[in-house]
Amino acid sequence: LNQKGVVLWFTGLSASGKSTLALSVEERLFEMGHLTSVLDGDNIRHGLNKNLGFSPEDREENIRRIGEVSKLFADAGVITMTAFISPYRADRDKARERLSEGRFIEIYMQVPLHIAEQRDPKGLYEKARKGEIKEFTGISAPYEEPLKPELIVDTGKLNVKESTDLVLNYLKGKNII
Ligand code: GGZ
Repeated sequence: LNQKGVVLWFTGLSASGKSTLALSVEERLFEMGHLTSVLDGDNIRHGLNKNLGFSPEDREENIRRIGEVSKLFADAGVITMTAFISPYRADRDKARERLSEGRFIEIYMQVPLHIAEQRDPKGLYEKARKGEIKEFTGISAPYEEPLKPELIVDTGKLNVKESTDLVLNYLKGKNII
């Protein structure tokens, strides 16, 4: 088994910076010659999971499939990053349990709701407040914070470069890169 293959599981509210950080980490790893992949809404929710919505059941199935796909990638030796809200602790833990010790790295993108709501890059929070989007995470659907994530990124304090360094330093410390 190629131990280089790990899953960096980014979790956090909408507009917490998951995709931005995953893509930034990917860029740096690419420059270093590592094989990487980023799974996010753009390539998963519009493809493999396009039959799924945002009910609790659909989110669970979304995360289950992403867990399975990320395991396949990691087992093939790819440093795999997933950028999904993944609001339920139990669903994240199930994804973790599919991988051997140390190969599932949970990265919590910590951001106060009011900051995510101020950012609102797609105007979704505003729509959720008006009731135009139902079951929106943080507004009308739950987000369960990780209890023991491998890393916490304080996105209110760190910029993208600093957050990227934090992740890369973690991977170096664990001899993954
Ligand atoms: C949360 C929603 C919703 C609802 C659409 N709740 O900021 P975005 O747009 O690009 O990221 C959000 C994305 C969340 O999809 P995930 O697959 O990451 O969610 S989960 O892990 O919970 O399955 C947001 C958009 O989809 N979006 N409706 N109701 N986010």
